Formats: sequence, C-alpha cells, structure tokens
Amino acid sequence: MRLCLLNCPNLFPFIFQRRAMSGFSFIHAADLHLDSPFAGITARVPSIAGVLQQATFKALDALVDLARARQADFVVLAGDVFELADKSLGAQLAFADAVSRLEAPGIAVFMVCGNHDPASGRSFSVDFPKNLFIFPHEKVETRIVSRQGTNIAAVSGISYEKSAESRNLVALFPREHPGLFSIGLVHANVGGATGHENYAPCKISDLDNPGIDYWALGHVHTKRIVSQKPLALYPGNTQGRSFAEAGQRGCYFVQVEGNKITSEFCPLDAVRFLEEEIPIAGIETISALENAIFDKVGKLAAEAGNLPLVCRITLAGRGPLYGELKGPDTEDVFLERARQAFEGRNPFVWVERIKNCCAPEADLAAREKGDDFVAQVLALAGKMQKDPAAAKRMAEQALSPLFDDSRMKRAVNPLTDEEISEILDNARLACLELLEESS
Ligand SMILES: [Mn+2]
Repeated sequence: MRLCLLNCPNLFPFIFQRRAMSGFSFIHAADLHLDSPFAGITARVPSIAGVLQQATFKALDALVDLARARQADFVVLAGDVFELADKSLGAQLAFADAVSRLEAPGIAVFMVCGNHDPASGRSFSVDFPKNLFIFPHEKVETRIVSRQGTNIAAVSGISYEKSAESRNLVALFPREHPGLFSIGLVHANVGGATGHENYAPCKISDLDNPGIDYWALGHVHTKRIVSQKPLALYPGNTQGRSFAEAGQRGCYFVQVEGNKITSEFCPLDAVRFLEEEIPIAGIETISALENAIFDKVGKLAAEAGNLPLVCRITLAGRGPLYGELKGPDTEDVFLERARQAFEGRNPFVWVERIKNCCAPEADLAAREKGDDFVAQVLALAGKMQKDPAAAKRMAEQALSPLFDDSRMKRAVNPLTDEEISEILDNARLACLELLEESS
C-alpha cells in the first residue's frame, strides 16, 4: 500500500499494492521535445514520415509505461518537454494524457521549463492532472514527496522565463540540506557544453552544493555524467531526431536506498538513428562494395532490434575504387538500390543517405613530407583538420576581403564550421586528384 503526496496531504490519496522496499525510486528524463518536426529528415515515404512525426509521443508513452512497470515513486522532467515555446495543441493534450496515466498509480510528475518551452510561452487551456507540478521561474521552490505518510524526498526546481535564460540558475538553489534526499531539477548548460546554446550557464564546480544529493539536469541531448558527488546527470533526449542524436535515447531510472544511489539508463526511443562508415580500403569491385553496404545496413537493422531504423552509411578512406566512385550519381544509385533491398521490412529500415567521402589510394603521410605545393597544401589541411578553431580563424582571415565588404555582408551568410571543414576536405581531395593524375 502506498500514499504518494506532494506538500498537500489530501492531494494524492491513491492506494495500490507495491513490493516491499525500504528505499524509493524515480525517473529522470529531459528534452522530450514533443511534436518535434524532424527537420532535415526527408522521408519520401508517407508511412515513414508519419512514424517519425509520432516518435516523440511514443517515447513519452514508453516513459509512462516504464514508470508504471517499475512502480517509480515520482518522475522529474528537466525542461524542453515541448518542442515549441507556443506549445502545440497535440503536444499539450498528449502530455496531459501521459500525466493522467501516472495519476492513478499515484506517481507525481515534477517539471521545469527549458529554452524550448519557457514559462512565458503560449499555452492552451488544457487542464493538467493534479499530480503535475511545474516549477515557477521567479525563484527556486521546493516540494516534498511523501509515501505512506513518510517524507521520502525533496525536489527543488526553477523554470526558464524566456528562451535565452542568462541567469546562473544552479547558483540559486538553497545550500542548506532539507534532511531528505534532495534533488535539484534544472535545465542548464553546465561546464560550457558545446553544441548547445549557453543558456543558464554555470561551472561544474557550481554543482558542489551541500543542499543537493542529485542534480537532475536537462539541455544536453546526449546522456552524460557531469559529476559523481553530488551525482549530476544529463539523461539526454528521449528520442533522437537526427544523426547528431544517433544511438539509444532514453531516461534514468534512479533507485535510492539509504546513502546508495543507483542510476540505470533505460531506452525509450521509438525510432533509432544509426550511422556507420565503410572503409573502402581493400574493396576491389563495385559489386563487393554494394554487398558491403547491404551487410552494413543489415547489421545496423539488427542493432536497432525491434525499432524502426533510419540509417546513414559513409564510404570513407582510401582505396582502389576511388576513381569509379567519383561520378555525380554514385551516391544516389547506391542509395536507391539499398532502399529497394530493405523495402517492406517490418519494423522499417530507411536508408537516409549513402555519403561518399572516399579519397584516392595515395600514401598521404609520405606525400605530405615533400616540399612542393601539393605537399604543403596537404600538410596544412591535415594540420587544420586537427585544430578546427585555428582553421576557422585562418579561413576567416583569408576570406576577410570578401566577407568584410558591406554589400557582400548583406548578401552572404558567414561560413559555418561545417562549411569551412568541407572546403578543407575538398582542397585536400583536389590535391590528391592532382597527385593521381600526375602519377
Ligand atoms: Mn533540448
């Protein structure tokens, strides 16, 4: 028998059977991005596009199933539950449904708003069940969770008011310990994580707060242990939405027994993104390469198990087939044939792209040691690849006469890091082709 209470004793009078245990457990998830549009994934087949569109919702359902199956005492959601500040109607209704499925077994849900769904964003007049508590943005608040009349944990949290949150929210948490297992729930960029906006920035050392036993973080989309004491985790997002978010996605199931905290990662995603390279070295014929592509897609499908798969294969490295692969339609021909080979699979296997990044069969390292122009460019490109920041500075310097022109500035966007890296790769390849022709 269990009673799960927030700070109001008559709020959750739900009673049900649970296994005997002295500790308690909760689920920590973040960045659900409900109703994410999967920008950049151009699924031509409507049934696949539909599955992608539903994937963030399915991950939410999986989270609810997990919380119920494991009989978690409560759930904490560390921001970006919704994709859009003007939360979509479908996302809000689906979220209300999910929370109400947790209401019957008495599982409370605590949530903070992140940069995608700040408190100031528009909301529809959806009635959320009473087991949901959304932390305010003005200051850190604390809620006590109880079971069977006994207080088991304190959850403190604070929301974003607007997207570009510049406050150090972590620093606002109380430093006195509440005498119960204490969770700090916050959406923040801890330690200047790259690849994510630097919102609610703080240093890792800011987490060193005697009032907090577990930091339930959100914002960084790939799971990460930020600190061991106190334990601070990013669970990553619940559903990958691009190849930048490849691999398993899910949440942490956290068990607390006395001083012992055990965190177990549990996948929730409904569609798996996987990307892999095929080194062309040693592959002698186009037919052998095609077999290698089919084998690799088959291996990724096995890895995705019972989940639908969106995959990308990159042909990489140096090898004798380089010349034959140079044609403009090579990628498309392989792609079309791979899609056909895996058509009709259930769950589906969708090959998103076959990317050709091969280089000719030349001894690059030896060639870089020469003193001619080609060797110098190869050496420089190699050096720049190892130091992208320096490469960016040099490229910007070289291009400044062009990009500093006021008319050009209006017409052309500055180069992105990815574009600069591609220019370098192409320069390298052009040099290698010159080598090939002259040999
Ligand atoms: Mn996010």
